[in-house]
Amino acid sequence: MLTLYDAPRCPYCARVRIVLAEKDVEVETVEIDLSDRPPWLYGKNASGRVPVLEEDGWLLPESAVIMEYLEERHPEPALLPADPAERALARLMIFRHDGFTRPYYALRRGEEGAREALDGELARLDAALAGRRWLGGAAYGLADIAYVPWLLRARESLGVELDGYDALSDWLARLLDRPAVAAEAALVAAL
Ligand SMILES: N[C@@H](CCC(=O)N[C@@H](CS)C(=O)NCC(=O)O)C(=O)O
Repeated sequence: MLTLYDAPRCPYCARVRIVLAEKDVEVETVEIDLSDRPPWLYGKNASGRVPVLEEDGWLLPESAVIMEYLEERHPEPALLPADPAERALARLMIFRHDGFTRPYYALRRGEEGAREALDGELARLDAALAGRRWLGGAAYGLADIAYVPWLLRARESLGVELDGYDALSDWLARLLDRPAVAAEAALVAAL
C-alpha cells in the first residue's frame, strides 16, 4: 500500500495526486498541516517538505521524481511518450518548470515586476502550445501535469486570466475535461 504525505494547497502534491488518479492507484493520504508541520515529517523527508511517498517503509520525496517513479511502477496508462527523443523533451519541460513557478511565487509575494515576468512565461507556454497539443508533445502526460497545478492556482487565487493566450486557454480547457485535473480544480476552488 502506498501512503502519500500530502497537503491540499501544495501544487507539488497536486502533481502526485493527479498522476495517482490518472493511473487509478490506490493510496492512503496523510494530510500535513503546512503551518504546523509534525516533527516526525523530518524523519520522512529531511527538508520537511511534502509530497513524500511511502511504500512499505521506503520513502521518496520530490514531486518530479515521484511522478517518474509512478510512471515506471504503474506504466498504464502511459504518461510519457514512447519515443526516447520525445520523452527527453517532455522531461526537459518538467526540468525547466521553475522558469514558470519562480514568477508565480514572486507574484504571490507581491514582488515588483512579477506580473510582467509571469506574463512572459504565460506567453512562452502559449507559443509552445500553438505548435503542439500538449506540453510534452502529441499526447497528454507528465509535462502537462507538472505545470497545471500552478495554472489552476494562478487563476483561482492570483486572479491571473488567460484571455489573450488562446492556445494556453484551449490547453487548460482540454485538461479540465480530464476527471483527475477537474478534481484538482475543484479542490483549489474550495481552498
Ligand atoms: N521540490 C519539491 C518542493 C516541495 C515543496 O516546496 N513543498 C512545499 C509545499 S507546496 C513545502 O512542503 N513547503 C514547506 C517548506 O518549504 O518548509 C517537490 O517538487 O516536491
